[in-house]
Amino acid sequence: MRIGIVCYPTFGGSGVLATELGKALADKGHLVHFITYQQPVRLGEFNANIFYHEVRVPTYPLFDFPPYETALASTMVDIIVNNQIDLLHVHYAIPHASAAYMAKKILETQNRKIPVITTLHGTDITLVGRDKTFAPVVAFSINQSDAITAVSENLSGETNKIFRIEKDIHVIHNFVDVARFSKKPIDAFRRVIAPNNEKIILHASNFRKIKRVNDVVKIFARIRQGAPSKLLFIGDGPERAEAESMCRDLHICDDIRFVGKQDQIEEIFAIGDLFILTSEYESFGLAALEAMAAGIPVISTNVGGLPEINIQGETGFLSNVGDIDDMASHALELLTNDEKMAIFKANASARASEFDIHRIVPQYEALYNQFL
Ligand code: GMT
Repeated sequence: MRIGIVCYPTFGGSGVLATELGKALADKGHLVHFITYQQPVRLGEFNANIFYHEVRVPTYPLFDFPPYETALASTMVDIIVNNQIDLLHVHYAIPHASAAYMAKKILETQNRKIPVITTLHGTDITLVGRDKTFAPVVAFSINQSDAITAVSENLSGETNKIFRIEKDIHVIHNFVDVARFSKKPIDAFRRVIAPNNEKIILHASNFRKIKRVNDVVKIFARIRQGAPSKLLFIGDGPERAEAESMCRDLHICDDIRFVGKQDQIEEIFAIGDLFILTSEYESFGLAALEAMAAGIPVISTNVGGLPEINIQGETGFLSNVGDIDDMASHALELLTNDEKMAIFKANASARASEFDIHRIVPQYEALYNQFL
């Protein structure tokens, strides 16, 4: 199959998922064409079945806002025609679904049919998409897609609540390459981070408001009173400065490191003991699943799709948004009880296997086949 994948190329979950999907499809022999404004961060090494097409938006003095969507639709048309693309799979509705609709309509005038599959990832519906600046276009272009998928039951439900969706939404959960994340820890690396064998707590996100990273700092401040530990913040974003300033105010900077955006996240997860995700909403929580694949129990909020992956009292614990005390006491319950921790680690790995790449990617292939 020749598949066009349109996504954000950045560290965000939707771009990561789309890139990992493209790589997995290419490994299975499909020809995958990524169409985006920058090489996706997780694309990595050369693969003969993967092609990357950059969308360029020419500058012009009139353009206060460079028309990316128009450039994207035009690039889609060009790539589809010149590479005999069978199907277009767009990730994150804005503006990918509406650009795909435009490309589809242009191609119809050339007697060429291109099925469009739109995968909804979360904030494209629940936060940005529902804003009235975008809502009519988002609803229309989703409905015009030949198939719609959502990354969790929760997101499917939310989409149907927010918009009048005329088609079934296929739930295809996010996935993880369990083999990649089941890495042995590098002892020397662990010693650098935790020289006195402290526990290592992790958080990974894009540091947007919705992630409530200050809650992670507050929880950690309580954890370190009950268990010697270090906190690693992975990623970067608008709330990082605020979190750093809170570490300073609480005088706990020596135990916290901000390691920034990381390509080889599996190396860091390999040395982790506990993962904390304090989000106000999370359609799925791919970072939590990746942590679980590395055998790390998860302390998370109980919102969105998180209860679909993190099982209360088995793979971790779930608390109400903002309930710092509850999250800290659950964290300490694990960090101070090695036997319990070992059981939770095993459970987390086993649970992650249910979302292994080899189980989920065939679901996308089956969907594609319906349109070919
Ligand atoms: O918020 C993020 O982490 C980025 C965002 C994105 O679209 O890149 O993530 C969304 O999609 C991920 C992949 O499907 C999901 O795992 C995240 O839960 C979702 N984020 C939110 O719903 C806030």
